[in-house]
Amino acid sequence: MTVSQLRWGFLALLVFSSFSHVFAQDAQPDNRPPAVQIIVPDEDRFTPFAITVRVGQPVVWINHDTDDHTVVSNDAFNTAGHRGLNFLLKANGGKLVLVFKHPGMFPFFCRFHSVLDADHQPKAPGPDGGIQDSNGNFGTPMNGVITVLGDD
Ligand SMILES: [Cu+2]
Repeated sequence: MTVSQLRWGFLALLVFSSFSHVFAQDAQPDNRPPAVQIIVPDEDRFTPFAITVRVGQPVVWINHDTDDHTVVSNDAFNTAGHRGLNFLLKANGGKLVLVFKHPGMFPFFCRFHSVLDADHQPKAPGPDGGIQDSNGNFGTPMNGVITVLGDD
């Protein structure tokens, strides 16, 4: 190996190590756990229906449907914060990010495809707001729930 080859090898090593340093920073900007996604597929539901996150862990809703949907907190049972949430998730990529600051339960629903009954529980909206399937039914209420665990 010539001196010139050694120099090039050393340079390549320098370049590689500085890039790997950048990649390592990108992979873990801090110790925050990765975001958890709730997707609206091409139909009136949230999936997964139920998720569990930790305090400080971002939750991201993404609407992949061609219709608008909403994320509305069910405050009769909401113990995790973000009370009074009423967010429009626009069709074709609408997005919402929430971070919960304390433990609790966060039940939510879409007000276009779910209504609350007298006991504040989601039910399908029926002929006035629901989408009828081929069997004549108005489907299940569009809703979900997040469990937020404490830090330890
Ligand atoms: Cu909806």
